[in-house]
Amino acid sequence: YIKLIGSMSEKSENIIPWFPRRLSDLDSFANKTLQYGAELSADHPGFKDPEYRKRRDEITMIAKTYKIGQPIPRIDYTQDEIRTWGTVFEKLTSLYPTHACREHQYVFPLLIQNCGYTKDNIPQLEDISKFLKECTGFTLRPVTGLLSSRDFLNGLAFRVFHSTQYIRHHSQPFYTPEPDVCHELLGHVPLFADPNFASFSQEIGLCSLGASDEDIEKLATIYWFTVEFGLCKEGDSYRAYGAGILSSFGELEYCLTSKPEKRIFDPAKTCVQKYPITEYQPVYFVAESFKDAQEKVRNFSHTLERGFTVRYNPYTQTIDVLDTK
Ligand code: TIH
Ligand code: FE2
Repeated sequence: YIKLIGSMSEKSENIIPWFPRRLSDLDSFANKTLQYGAELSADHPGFKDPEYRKRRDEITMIAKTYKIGQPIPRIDYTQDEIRTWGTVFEKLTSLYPTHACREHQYVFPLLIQNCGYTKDNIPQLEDISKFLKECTGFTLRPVTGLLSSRDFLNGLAFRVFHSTQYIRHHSQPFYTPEPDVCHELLGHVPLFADPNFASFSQEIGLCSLGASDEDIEKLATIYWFTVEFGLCKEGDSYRAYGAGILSSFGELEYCLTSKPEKRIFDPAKTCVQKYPITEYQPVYFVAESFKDAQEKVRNFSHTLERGFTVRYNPYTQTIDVLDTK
C-alpha cells in the first residue's frame, strides 16, 4: 500500500534504490549479512577458533528468525563468556570517569540500576531495548553479523539499532576489529539513551534512505567518525563519545593522548577521510555538541543528490516522502 510519487518513479534515468518505508520492512535485512572481508578476518583469534565459531552460530540463530515486535530471546551466557565480559567491564568502567563524555557518564548508572549492567552479568538485549524505548524511542534488533552500510544506516531512520548478541574471543578482550556485545552494550547503548544523540543518529539514517551508493559511502564514513569514533569537546579537553573507542580499553586510553591527530568535525571533509578498520585510528574528528553535529549533517545532506526529502512519522512508524525536487 505504498505508492511512490509519480515523478519519482518516472525519473528512469535516475533510479532510486529501494528503501524501507515501514518498520516491518527491516525484517528483510535479517539474512543479508556480509561475508567478513579478508582484511577483517586477517589474524584475529575470533575468526579461527572452531569452538568459538560454533557458539557464535548458536547465538546468531536467534537473529536469523527474529521479526519486529517479538521480544528478543535471552541468551544463557556461559561462565567463560561472563568472565570475558567482566574483564572488559572492569577495565572500561575504570576509565569512563576521565575519558567518556558527560552523556555517557549520566546514563551509565541508569543501566546499572535498570538493565543488569554489572561485572558478573551480561545484560540482555530485550531489557536494554525496553529501557531505550522509554528514553528516546530507540529499540534494538538482533543481527547475525555485519549488515551492508545501506541497511544498517536505513535502520537508524526508524531509531532501530542492529545489535550483535555474541561476545568477543576471550584471548583479546581489549580490542576486536568487529562488533560484539561489549561494543554494543558499553559503547553504543548509553549514547542512544541521550535525546540529542538519538536524534543526531536518526538524521544520518534519514539521509541514507534511497541515497545513491556513492552517498551511502559518504554517510557511512560520517557514521564511522561520529557514532563509532567520535570525540567531543568538554571545556578545554576532549572526551570520547564514539562506541568503538568506548568499548576498547586500549583505544580509549590512546585516543586522548597527543599521538592521534584531531580535527574539527566537518561533514564535507570528514566524509572523504580514509580510515583503518583493524587498528587504532590515526585521525579523530571532534564535535562541538550533538546538536551542532546534527545541524551540520542536515546542511550537508542538502548537498547530496536525492530528488526527494523524507520525514519519519512516529505515530505510524513509517517514512513519509515529502516532495520531489
Ligand atoms: N574496536 C572495537 C572494540 O574493540 O570494542 C569494536 C569495533 C568498533 C567499530 C567497529 S567494531
Ligand atoms: Fe558499532
